[in-house]
Amino acid sequence: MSTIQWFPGHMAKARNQVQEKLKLVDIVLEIVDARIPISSQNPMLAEIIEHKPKIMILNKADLADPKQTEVWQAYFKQQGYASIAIDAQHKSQLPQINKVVRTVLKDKIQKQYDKGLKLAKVRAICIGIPNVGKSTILNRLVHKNIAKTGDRPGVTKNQQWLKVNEEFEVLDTPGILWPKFEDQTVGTKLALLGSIKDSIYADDDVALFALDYLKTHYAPRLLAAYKLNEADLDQDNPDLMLFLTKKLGFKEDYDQFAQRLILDIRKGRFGRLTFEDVVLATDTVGD
Ligand SMILES: Nc1nc2c(ncn2[C@@H]2O[C@H](COP(=O)(O)OP(=O)(O)OP(=O)(O)O)[C@@H](O)[C@H]2O)c(=O)[nH]1
Ligand SMILES: [Mg+2]
Repeated sequence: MSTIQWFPGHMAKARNQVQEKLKLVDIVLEIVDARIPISSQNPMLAEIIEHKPKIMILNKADLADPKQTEVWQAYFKQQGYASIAIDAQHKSQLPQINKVVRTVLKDKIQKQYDKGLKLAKVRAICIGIPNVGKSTILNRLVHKNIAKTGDRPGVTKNQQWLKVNEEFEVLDTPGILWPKFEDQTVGTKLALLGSIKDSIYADDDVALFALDYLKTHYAPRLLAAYKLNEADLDQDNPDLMLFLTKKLGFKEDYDQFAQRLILDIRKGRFGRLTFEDVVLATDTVGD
């Protein structure tokens, strides 16, 4: 039996708590990281949500490639989900959530009014993997810093109801990962963007992935940020990594460069980046 460090006991408990609370809510707000909209979805949560209405919230859109975000939203629409791309740091974008929730639930809400109720109450649960911004979104929605937030995974430890208004309550939940990544690059991407504790993944593996992705998808930005010549990119990735390690003054200390690259990506030094592509199912044929 192998021990799985990113699925400690509190996460199993958190998953069970989500399952229990699902009975009480009308709708699920699934928060994903707009830079990795698929890898930041938890397949285990998808299983327990089953047929509950769900809205996909692509958060940290301020850090993601805007063109890609548009394509991802079209993708989720094709999958049958309403989606919203937001930057939770700016509260001006948050009223969208309430609006979309009420649009998705309009039949249910109408029934409440038909029964003569003055208020049509809606309860939502906010779920997602660690560090995608669930608590930040909820604080913005309620205009108070009630939920604890922080730039590391595992900040929220317990569920907490937050009241947006008389008609809308949302449950904040701890971020949940799942026990086994079928695809190792999923784990690497989660580590790169801070949803898995930094200590669990080897920085140089994460940095090698990131370097390769930048080279392939955002080469001009990589050249500009580290003042490289195009020919420098002809080296294979481990050589390029050593080259950059020396160029940035870290001598032969790969790890220091790896940490620097990861930080530069997280801080937006390469501009807005998305680390996952999607091809839409119905690309028009013949025109
Ligand atoms: N740039 C940017 N940063 C954000 C955004 N939303 C949240 N953050 C930051 O991301 C970090 C994580 O936010 P939290 O709200 O604590 O994330 P969480 O999903 O509640 O995390 P857990 O409780 O660990 O599951 C914090 O440093 C936030 O300030 C956003 O839209 N854009
Ligand atoms: Mg939280």
